Amino acid sequence: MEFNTVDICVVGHTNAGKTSLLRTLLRQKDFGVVAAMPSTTRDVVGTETKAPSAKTLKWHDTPGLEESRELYDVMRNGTPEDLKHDGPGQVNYFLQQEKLVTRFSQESKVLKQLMQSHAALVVIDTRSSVLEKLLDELSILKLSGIPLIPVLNFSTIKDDVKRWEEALRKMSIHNFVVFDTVRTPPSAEEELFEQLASVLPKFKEDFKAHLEYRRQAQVSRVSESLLHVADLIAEVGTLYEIAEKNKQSSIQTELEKQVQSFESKYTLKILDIFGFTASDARLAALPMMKGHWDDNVFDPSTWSKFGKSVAATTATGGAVGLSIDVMTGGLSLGLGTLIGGALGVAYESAGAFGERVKAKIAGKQLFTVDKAVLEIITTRAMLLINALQKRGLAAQQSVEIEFDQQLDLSPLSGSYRTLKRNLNWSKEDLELRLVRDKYNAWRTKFQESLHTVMKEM
Ligand SMILES: Nc1nc2c(ncn2[C@@H]2O[C@H](COP(=O)(O)OP(=O)(O)OP(=O)(O)O)[C@@H](O)[C@H]2O)c(=O)[nH]1
Ligand SMILES: [Mg+2]
Repeated sequence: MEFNTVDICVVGHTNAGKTSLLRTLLRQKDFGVVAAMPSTTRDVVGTETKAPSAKTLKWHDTPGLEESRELYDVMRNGTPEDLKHDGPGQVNYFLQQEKLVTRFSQESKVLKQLMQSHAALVVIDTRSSVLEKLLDELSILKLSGIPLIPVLNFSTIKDDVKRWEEALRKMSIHNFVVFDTVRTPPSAEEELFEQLASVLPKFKEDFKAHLEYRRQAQVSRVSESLLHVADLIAEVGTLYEIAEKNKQSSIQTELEKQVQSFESKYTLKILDIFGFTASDARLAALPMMKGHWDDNVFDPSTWSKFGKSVAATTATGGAVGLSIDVMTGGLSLGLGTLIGGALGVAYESAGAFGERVKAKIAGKQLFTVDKAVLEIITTRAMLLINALQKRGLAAQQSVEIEFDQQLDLSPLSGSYRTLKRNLNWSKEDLELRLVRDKYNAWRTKFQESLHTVMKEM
């Protein structure tokens, strides 16, 4: 028989995490209803995933099994003798008994869908003991003759997983996938697809195509978010003010505001790529409110959290987070070139415009954002992206980030420096094609370096 779709149903005890698993696997944050109480899913709900040149995968979420002990007894005792060795026959026989179907209405829906599927993912909450009712469930599912792949869910405790592995082995089930819908490493998802391919060899190429398509989608999500980090760093790294030294504190306040608003804008974009909104309850454990990080990057305690020393800045009378270049009346050569470049004019050939600039800046100071601030912003964006890409979309539990992880940002040093020579990358100047081309080259390079940083995380 030729099939246009490959049908996979997700079955298991109530509350084992079936709907959550599908949300995670399909990257559909709105799929079905997930709740901490049992019997949340009441009917079979289907959804599809497509990949180029592959059959569509049809996923069926099913209600939880609850009365397996009674059902298994009924099936064992009521089966006609000639179906003794015919599991699927036994299930079909049961499904033809109207009275029983009404009595076990939830279970019947599951078995009906199971009999129309090519394979089933059996979700098991490994925190639970190996109770007889759960083994009865597995025995009933096995009768269907459909390939089963147990998904050992809530798998954060090794001993729980081991206990279930043993129980499965005693039932001659040797294949399974270890999963946790809250902290799903991409490798677990891949393993699941590989297992599907191995129990359904007929569709091997289709699963392979889907797997490849999923890999590409994940790579694109990461890449796209790294570009946002590049834009964020460029926006912050090219902020500058020219003013007298006594304006330092008001300038700091102004820059702080701008930095925070840029960081928040790009953080929201990154969250969106991975399917989160700013007010998402699953982000509750992050030190962040509506896309604003709680820790101010101009605060010494934030610096020390990220392993940065404030000694150098404060010793010279500067403010934490500001980089200050003192300008003398005549301008030192280095600084002149810096400012010339910053304002988009070659200083040596400065015409009237250059003279105006010179007059304006003579005797003043150039305030920019310190490199350490750029590094802190880069670090927390990278930690966020890393956490988001590793996490399932399912549960209500929160995304967490360990901030004590120090990243090696040395691949970015050159790019940070380049920003200081291109303070003119303001929005208006970027509309000039030459400036835009130069900026795009910087951006691509920065993104590449971020990939290098990410490999080490
Ligand atoms: N920590 C953790 N929580 C999970 C995991 N999987 C699911 N949950 C949570 O467990 C609860 C039940 O998840 P559901 O996906 O609704 O479970 P279900 O099997 O579809 O439940 P029914 O539809 O009622 O049978 C929810 O509160 C989920 O957030 C997991 O792997 N780890
Ligand atoms: Mg459900």
